[in-house]
Amino acid sequence: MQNIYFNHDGNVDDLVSLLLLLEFPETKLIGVSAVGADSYVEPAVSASRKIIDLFGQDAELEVAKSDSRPVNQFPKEWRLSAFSFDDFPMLNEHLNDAYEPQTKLAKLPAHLDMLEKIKQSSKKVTLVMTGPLTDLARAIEIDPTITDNIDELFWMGGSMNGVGNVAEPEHDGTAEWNAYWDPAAVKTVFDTDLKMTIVSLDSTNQVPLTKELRIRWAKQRSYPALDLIGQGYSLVHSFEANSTYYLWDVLTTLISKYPELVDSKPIKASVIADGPSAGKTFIDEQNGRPMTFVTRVNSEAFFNKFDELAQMAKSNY
Ligand code: AGV
Ligand code: CA
Repeated sequence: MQNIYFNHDGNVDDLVSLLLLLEFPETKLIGVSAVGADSYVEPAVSASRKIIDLFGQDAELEVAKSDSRPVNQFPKEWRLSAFSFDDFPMLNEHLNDAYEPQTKLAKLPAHLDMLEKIKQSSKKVTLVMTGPLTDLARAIEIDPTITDNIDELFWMGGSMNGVGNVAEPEHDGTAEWNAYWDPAAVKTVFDTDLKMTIVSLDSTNQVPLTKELRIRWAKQRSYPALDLIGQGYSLVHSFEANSTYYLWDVLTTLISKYPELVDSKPIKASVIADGPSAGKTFIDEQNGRPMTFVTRVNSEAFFNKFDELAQMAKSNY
């Protein structure tokens, strides 16, 4: 049995990651938390609770709300999808008269929930993070021994080849957004000796959201989870330059269970915490911290695993 804690930031691929995590075999999801980075925190938490209502199997699993704040705010156009996702009829059909999801809201804010649940876990925890590293950095600042009970961190973030996805005034475009939202948090985490696998843009560029994928899911919409997934991804498009949607977070989440879906190699990397390259991560053999870097995705195996997990998801209603 693997224990996983999942911290995400409420965009479409974050919520799809949660759905698929609920189907992992031999896995106990010990906690979930959401931060309003690439989303707004209320709908991100609410949609998470409803997804667990619909597909979860553990009545004790709860969702914590983050009170972390940005250094650099995500574009509002991207953040809005969480409201639409949370309003999907499929997630609301079963609500009670108080419109309250069954899955509980955790008492503590995300960083303290993460600290408590990881420290209390009887075995080491796999930590999956698909947004900024702020909640983990805050937990480390309060109690650095949290890292003793983390087996490995899987993080979607960064870019190692100098090409980021931030297009903002006064920035040179070398950073990935999750790193840019709170560059200092990346530094705090890099400064620990946590074992980590990084899924950066270099790796996720191999799994773009294509028309073929949308159709592939559409054809399987008789499975409730694939119906929800298809609807979810219909909220995001790639009209503007620099805004192709990839399966960033789903790739990160799946390899926390199935590392054989990718090839990887050990690297040493560092991060720039401020200035025009804030959030830039780069290979730094001299002074960098060690991590595992995903170099190639076996896309066919990845999309098959995606479908297999989604097909398994049985609706509780
Ligand atoms: O930089 C990738 C991260 C992932 O965690 N997010 C989206 C994923 O959840 C930011 C992002 C980059 N481009 C985007 C993003 C876009 N076109 N739409 C929404 N979010
Ligand atoms: Ca995300």
